[in-house]
Amino acid sequence: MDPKVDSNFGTEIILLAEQLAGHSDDPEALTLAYLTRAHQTAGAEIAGSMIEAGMQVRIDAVGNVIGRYAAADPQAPILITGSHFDTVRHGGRFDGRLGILTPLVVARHLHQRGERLPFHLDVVAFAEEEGLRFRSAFLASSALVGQFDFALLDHKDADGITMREAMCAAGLPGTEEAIAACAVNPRRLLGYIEVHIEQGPVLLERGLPVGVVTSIAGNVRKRVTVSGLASHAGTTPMAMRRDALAAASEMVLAVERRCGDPRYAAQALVGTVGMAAVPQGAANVVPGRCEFSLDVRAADDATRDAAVTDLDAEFARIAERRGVELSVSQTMRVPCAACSPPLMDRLAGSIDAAGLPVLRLASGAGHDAMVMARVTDVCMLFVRCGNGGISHNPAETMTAEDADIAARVLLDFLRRTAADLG
Ligand code: HGY
Ligand code: MN
Ligand code: MN
Repeated sequence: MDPKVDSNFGTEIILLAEQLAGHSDDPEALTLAYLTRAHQTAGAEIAGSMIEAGMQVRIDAVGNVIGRYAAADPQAPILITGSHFDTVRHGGRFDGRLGILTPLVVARHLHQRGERLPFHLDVVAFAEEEGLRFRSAFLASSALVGQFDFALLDHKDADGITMREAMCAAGLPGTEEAIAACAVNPRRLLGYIEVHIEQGPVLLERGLPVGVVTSIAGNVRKRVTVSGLASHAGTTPMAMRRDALAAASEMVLAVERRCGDPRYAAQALVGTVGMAAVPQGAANVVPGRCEFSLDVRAADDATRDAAVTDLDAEFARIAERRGVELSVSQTMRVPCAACSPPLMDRLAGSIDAAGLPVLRLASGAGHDAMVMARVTDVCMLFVRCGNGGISHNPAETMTAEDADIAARVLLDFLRRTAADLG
């Protein structure tokens, strides 16, 4: 451990996270959707902190705030780090933000010491990852890798505002040309490292402040519609019903059973029905229609896809037996992303140098890193999540001590990267 390292990294990170959480669409709890007024002021605050940390700052055409701690040579290669600053509805203050604020305080420390790196360190505050406003996740990182889906520009939010209109209202060009220009040149990249709160209980249970992510679970999402027959709740005999909600309920339990099978626990298979609705439902009507979402993830695509195939078949059997119709459409498919073994080893070296055991663990949550992995080598540092590991909840928390360790590990990682460049 470098004795000259500022020991206040952790306190600074917690303070900055609290300040940033002051920008919210909802006064009740932290909610920051893409390009709202609060989102724009949050971006401006991040930009101000980056300038103060000695970085050159620009905002790209999708609203990413990019701070560069520049190398002396303008042609130097680039190491990207960062994460997102948008949130889910009533989210936590560290999800995403930790991955912006940690490199920010580390860059400030390097700046104050006058310590230059032989590569540009680009800290990207990704404007959108959660998909809250336009139901399309990873907007910001997909622009950075040159894979933004331009059809999304015409998608509307709940108030009927298109993404293009939202961009223009926020002072962004809102053109395909400008968004295409967000793309990085992969040939200049050394890789991507993301610091993120674990959002689960593994590190907490093991008593460890940080861990190295091995892979990021891919996601299959589906929208399922079950159609039965709406009929009178008082007069339709139980044996004659075609109850869409009862059928859907069996399907939800089938998800729980298949994905909860202990044989797949090692592959981190999980399945969730997070939304369910009975449109036009009433207390005195047998449900004629039920719509629900399905989200299945695992540490490898084969395990996840096998579960999805089994669930498709099981849903069909349930529908057949109950005399209801089934319509299933896939709304998202993101492949698993593997972290780069050399970058993982370098990160493990930094954790080891901090006197800590190295735990390698898979990520069940999605991260900007999985999109960046399409163009460059990636790795991730997970940081212990308090409160039993709860996240996507205002109760999400972490300690200043753990944030401090994360910053020191990142600083060491940057120096090792510099040393490896020779
Ligand atoms: O859904 C996810 O895994 C992420 O938090 N966006
Ligand atoms: Mn999240
Ligand atoms: Mn996140």
